[in-house]
Amino acid sequence: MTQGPASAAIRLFSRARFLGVIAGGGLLAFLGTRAVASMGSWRINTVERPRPLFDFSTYRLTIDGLVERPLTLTYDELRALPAVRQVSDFHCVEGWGIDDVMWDGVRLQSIIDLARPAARASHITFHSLGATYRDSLSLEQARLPDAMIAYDMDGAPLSPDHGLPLRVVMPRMFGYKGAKWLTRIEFRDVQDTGYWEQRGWKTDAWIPT
Ligand SMILES: Nc1nc2c(c(=O)[nH]1)N[C@H]1C(S)=C(S)[C@@H](COP(=O)(O)O)O[C@H]1N2
Ligand SMILES: [Mo]
Repeated sequence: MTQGPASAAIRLFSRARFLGVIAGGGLLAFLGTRAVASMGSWRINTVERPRPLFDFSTYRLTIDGLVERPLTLTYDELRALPAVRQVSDFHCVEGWGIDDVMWDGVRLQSIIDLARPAARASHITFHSLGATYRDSLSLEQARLPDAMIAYDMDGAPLSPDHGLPLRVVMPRMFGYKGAKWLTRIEFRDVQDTGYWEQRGWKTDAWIPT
Protein backbone atom coordinates (compact mmCIF):
# COMPACT_ATOMS: atom_id res chain seq x y z
CA MET A 1 0.00 0.00 0.00
CA THR A 2 1.60 3.26 -1.07
CA GLN A 3 1.52 5.99 1.52
CA GLY A 4 2.15 9.69 1.19
CA PRO A 5 1.08 12.36 -1.25
CA ALA A 6 0.23 9.99 -4.08
CA SER A 7 -2.27 7.95 -2.09
CA ALA A 8 -3.70 11.09 -0.52
CA ALA A 9 -4.25 12.40 -4.02
CA ILE A 10 -5.96 9.16 -5.01
CA ARG A 11 -8.28 9.41 -2.04
CA LEU A 12 -9.01 13.00 -2.91
CA PHE A 13 -9.56 12.00 -6.50
CA SER A 14 -11.99 9.16 -5.71
CA ARG A 15 -13.85 11.28 -3.19
CA ALA A 16 -14.20 14.04 -5.75
CA ARG A 17 -15.57 11.53 -8.21
CA PHE A 18 -18.17 10.35 -5.74
CA LEU A 19 -19.27 13.84 -4.96
CA GLY A 20 -19.81 14.16 -8.64
CA VAL A 21 -17.82 17.35 -8.81
CA ILE A 22 -14.98 16.21 -11.01
CA ALA A 23 -16.89 17.00 -14.19
CA GLY A 24 -14.25 15.40 -16.33
CA GLY A 25 -11.86 18.10 -17.27
CA GLY A 26 -10.72 20.25 -14.37
CA LEU A 27 -8.98 17.91 -11.98
CA LEU A 28 -7.72 15.62 -14.75
CA ALA A 29 -6.09 18.56 -16.47
CA PHE A 30 -4.64 19.68 -13.15
CA LEU A 31 -3.12 16.27 -12.37
CA GLY A 32 -2.04 15.55 -15.92
CA THR A 33 -3.12 12.42 -17.75
CA ARG A 34 0.07 10.50 -17.05
CA ALA A 35 0.08 11.30 -13.37
CA VAL A 36 -3.53 10.14 -12.97
CA ALA A 37 -2.84 6.85 -14.73
CA SER A 38 0.24 6.07 -12.67
CA MET A 39 -1.39 6.96 -9.36
CA GLY A 40 -4.28 4.72 -10.13
CA SER A 41 -7.65 6.13 -10.96
CA TRP A 42 -10.58 3.86 -11.62
CA ARG A 43 -11.12 2.62 -15.11
CA ILE A 44 -14.26 0.90 -16.17
CA ASN A 45 -13.52 -2.63 -17.29
CA THR A 46 -16.72 -4.17 -18.60
CA VAL A 47 -16.99 -6.82 -21.28
CA GLU A 48 -20.77 -6.67 -21.49
CA ARG A 49 -22.22 -4.64 -24.36
CA PRO A 50 -24.47 -3.01 -23.43
CA ARG A 51 -23.71 -2.76 -19.72
CA PRO A 52 -26.08 -4.88 -17.58
CA LEU A 53 -29.09 -2.96 -16.31
CA PHE A 54 -30.10 -2.99 -12.68
CA ASP A 55 -33.69 -2.31 -11.63
CA PHE A 56 -34.46 -1.84 -7.90
CA SER A 57 -37.94 -3.29 -8.23
CA THR A 58 -37.06 -6.50 -10.02
CA TYR A 59 -33.53 -7.16 -8.73
CA ARG A 60 -32.99 -10.27 -6.64
CA LEU A 61 -29.83 -11.83 -5.30
CA THR A 62 -30.30 -15.59 -5.59
CA ILE A 63 -28.25 -17.90 -3.38
CA ASP A 64 -28.69 -21.47 -4.47
CA GLY A 65 -27.08 -24.69 -5.66
CA LEU A 66 -25.75 -27.18 -3.12
CA VAL A 67 -27.18 -25.50 -0.03
CA GLU A 68 -29.61 -26.50 2.69
CA ARG A 69 -31.29 -23.12 2.58
CA PRO A 70 -31.63 -21.45 -0.84
CA LEU A 71 -32.37 -17.75 -0.52
CA THR A 72 -33.64 -14.89 -2.61
CA LEU A 73 -32.93 -11.39 -1.36
CA THR A 74 -34.17 -8.01 -2.50
CA TYR A 75 -31.79 -5.05 -2.51
CA ASP A 76 -33.23 -3.83 0.80
CA GLU A 77 -32.94 -7.27 2.40
CA LEU A 78 -29.34 -7.42 1.26
CA ARG A 79 -28.60 -4.08 2.89
CA ALA A 80 -30.22 -5.32 6.11
CA LEU A 81 -27.72 -8.19 6.50
CA PRO A 82 -24.86 -7.74 9.00
CA ALA A 83 -22.68 -5.09 7.38
CA VAL A 84 -18.92 -4.78 7.27
CA ARG A 85 -16.61 -2.03 6.07
CA GLN A 86 -13.06 -2.50 4.87
CA VAL A 87 -10.40 -0.51 3.10
CA SER A 88 -8.35 -2.50 0.63
CA ASP A 89 -6.29 -2.02 -2.51
CA PHE A 90 -7.64 -3.00 -5.91
CA HIS A 91 -5.50 -4.44 -8.72
CA CYS A 92 -6.47 -5.25 -12.26
CA VAL A 93 -4.27 -7.91 -13.84
CA GLU A 94 -3.62 -5.50 -16.72
CA GLY A 95 -1.40 -3.41 -14.47
CA TRP A 96 -3.53 -0.62 -13.05
CA GLY A 97 -4.87 -0.36 -9.55
CA ILE A 98 -6.21 1.83 -6.77
CA ASP A 99 -5.01 2.08 -3.20
CA ASP A 100 -7.33 2.28 -0.24
CA VAL A 101 -10.77 1.69 -1.66
CA MET A 102 -13.44 1.70 1.05
CA TRP A 103 -16.06 -0.99 0.64
CA ASP A 104 -19.29 -1.56 2.56
CA GLY A 105 -21.18 -4.80 2.23
CA VAL A 106 -21.51 -8.30 3.58
CA ARG A 107 -18.90 -10.96 4.30
CA LEU A 108 -19.07 -13.99 2.04
CA GLN A 109 -18.78 -15.96 5.28
CA SER A 110 -22.15 -14.50 6.34
CA ILE A 111 -23.72 -15.70 3.08
CA ILE A 112 -22.20 -19.15 3.63
CA ASP A 113 -23.61 -19.23 7.16
CA LEU A 114 -27.07 -18.22 5.94
CA ALA A 115 -27.23 -20.71 3.08
CA ARG A 116 -25.54 -23.65 4.83
CA PRO A 117 -23.69 -25.40 2.00
CA ALA A 118 -24.03 -29.16 1.69
CA ALA A 119 -21.01 -31.24 2.69
CA ARG A 120 -20.06 -31.78 -0.95
CA ALA A 121 -20.20 -28.09 -1.88
CA SER A 122 -16.62 -27.01 -2.56
CA HIS A 123 -16.88 -23.94 -4.81
CA ILE A 124 -19.00 -20.90 -5.52
CA THR A 125 -19.88 -19.49 -8.92
CA PHE A 126 -20.77 -15.79 -9.04
CA HIS A 127 -23.13 -14.79 -11.85
CA SER A 128 -23.57 -11.26 -13.16
CA LEU A 129 -26.76 -9.73 -14.52
CA GLY A 130 -26.95 -10.28 -18.24
CA ALA A 131 -25.47 -13.79 -17.97
CA THR A 132 -22.26 -12.95 -19.87
CA TYR A 133 -19.85 -12.70 -16.96
CA ARG A 134 -19.16 -15.14 -14.17
CA ASP A 135 -16.30 -16.14 -11.93
CA SER A 136 -15.70 -18.56 -9.10
CA LEU A 137 -13.92 -19.14 -5.81
CA SER A 138 -13.30 -22.14 -3.62
CA LEU A 139 -15.29 -22.16 -0.39
CA GLU A 140 -12.01 -21.82 1.46
CA GLN A 141 -11.16 -18.64 -0.47
CA ALA A 142 -14.66 -17.27 0.08
CA ARG A 143 -14.14 -17.71 3.83
CA LEU A 144 -11.10 -15.41 3.91
CA PRO A 145 -11.67 -12.59 6.39
CA ASP A 146 -11.49 -9.91 3.66
CA ALA A 147 -13.71 -11.67 1.10
CA MET A 148 -16.96 -9.78 0.68
CA ILE A 149 -19.80 -8.66 -1.54
CA ALA A 150 -20.00 -4.88 -1.61
CA TYR A 151 -22.87 -2.50 -2.31
CA ASP A 152 -21.02 0.74 -1.46
CA MET A 153 -17.70 2.04 -2.74
CA ASP A 154 -16.03 4.94 -0.95
CA GLY A 155 -19.17 5.69 1.01
CA ALA A 156 -21.75 5.74 -1.76
CA PRO A 157 -23.73 3.07 -3.60
CA LEU A 158 -21.79 1.52 -6.48
CA SER A 159 -22.18 3.53 -9.63
CA PRO A 160 -23.93 1.78 -12.54
CA ASP A 161 -20.56 1.27 -14.27
CA HIS A 162 -18.92 -0.14 -11.15
CA GLY A 163 -21.55 -2.84 -10.75
CA LEU A 164 -24.68 -1.44 -9.06
CA PRO A 165 -26.16 -3.06 -7.01
CA LEU A 166 -23.48 -5.49 -5.87
CA ARG A 167 -19.99 -6.76 -6.66
CA VAL A 168 -17.60 -9.36 -5.31
CA VAL A 169 -14.54 -7.91 -3.55
CA MET A 170 -11.56 -10.21 -3.20
CA PRO A 171 -8.61 -7.96 -2.30
CA ARG A 172 -5.90 -10.63 -2.45
CA MET A 173 -6.79 -11.55 -6.02
CA PHE A 174 -6.80 -9.65 -9.29
CA GLY A 175 -9.86 -7.62 -10.18
CA TYR A 176 -11.40 -10.06 -12.63
CA LYS A 177 -12.34 -12.30 -9.66
CA GLY A 178 -14.78 -9.58 -8.59
CA ALA A 179 -17.95 -9.99 -10.62
CA LYS A 180 -19.91 -6.75 -10.93
CA TRP A 181 -23.76 -6.67 -11.08
CA LEU A 182 -23.79 -9.80 -8.95
CA THR A 183 -27.16 -11.53 -9.13
CA ARG A 184 -26.53 -15.15 -8.22
CA ILE A 185 -24.26 -17.00 -5.79
CA GLU A 186 -24.29 -20.66 -6.76
CA PHE A 187 -22.71 -23.36 -4.59
CA ARG A 188 -21.22 -26.22 -6.58
CA ASP A 189 -19.10 -29.36 -6.18
CA VAL A 190 -16.71 -28.37 -8.99
CA GLN A 191 -14.99 -25.12 -9.83
CA ASP A 192 -16.54 -23.24 -12.71
CA THR A 193 -14.37 -21.70 -15.42
CA GLY A 194 -15.08 -17.98 -15.42
CA TYR A 195 -15.28 -15.53 -18.29
CA TRP A 196 -11.62 -14.49 -18.17
CA GLU A 197 -10.44 -17.96 -17.24
CA GLN A 198 -11.96 -19.30 -20.45
CA ARG A 199 -9.67 -16.77 -22.12
CA GLY A 200 -6.48 -17.87 -20.42
CA TRP A 201 -6.28 -16.11 -17.06
CA LYS A 202 -5.65 -18.20 -13.96
CA THR A 203 -8.49 -19.48 -11.81
CA ASP A 204 -6.51 -18.69 -8.66
CA ALA A 205 -5.66 -15.08 -9.29
CA TRP A 206 -3.56 -14.39 -6.20
CA ILE A 207 -1.72 -11.10 -6.40
CA PRO A 208 2.01 -11.74 -5.89
CA THR A 209 3.23 -10.12 -2.67
N1 LIG B 1 -19.81 -8.37 -14.78
C1 LIG B 1 -18.52 -8.02 -14.92
N2 LIG B 1 -17.74 -7.96 -13.83
C2 LIG B 1 -16.44 -7.61 -13.95
C3 LIG B 1 -15.87 -7.34 -15.21
C4 LIG B 1 -16.72 -7.39 -16.33
O1 LIG B 1 -16.32 -7.15 -17.48
N3 LIG B 1 -18.03 -7.74 -16.15
N4 LIG B 1 -14.53 -7.01 -15.31
C5 LIG B 1 -13.67 -7.44 -14.21
C6 LIG B 1 -12.34 -6.84 -14.28
S1 LIG B 1 -11.22 -7.51 -15.35
C7 LIG B 1 -11.96 -5.83 -13.45
S2 LIG B 1 -10.38 -5.24 -13.41
C8 LIG B 1 -12.96 -5.16 -12.60
C9 LIG B 1 -13.03 -3.71 -13.01
O2 LIG B 1 -13.89 -3.01 -12.17
P1 LIG B 1 -14.33 -1.53 -12.56
O3 LIG B 1 -14.93 -1.59 -13.93
O4 LIG B 1 -15.28 -1.14 -11.50
O5 LIG B 1 -13.07 -0.72 -12.56
O6 LIG B 1 -14.26 -5.73 -12.69
C10 LIG B 1 -14.30 -7.12 -12.86
N5 LIG B 1 -15.68 -7.55 -12.83
MO1 LIG C 1 -9.18 -6.54 -14.87
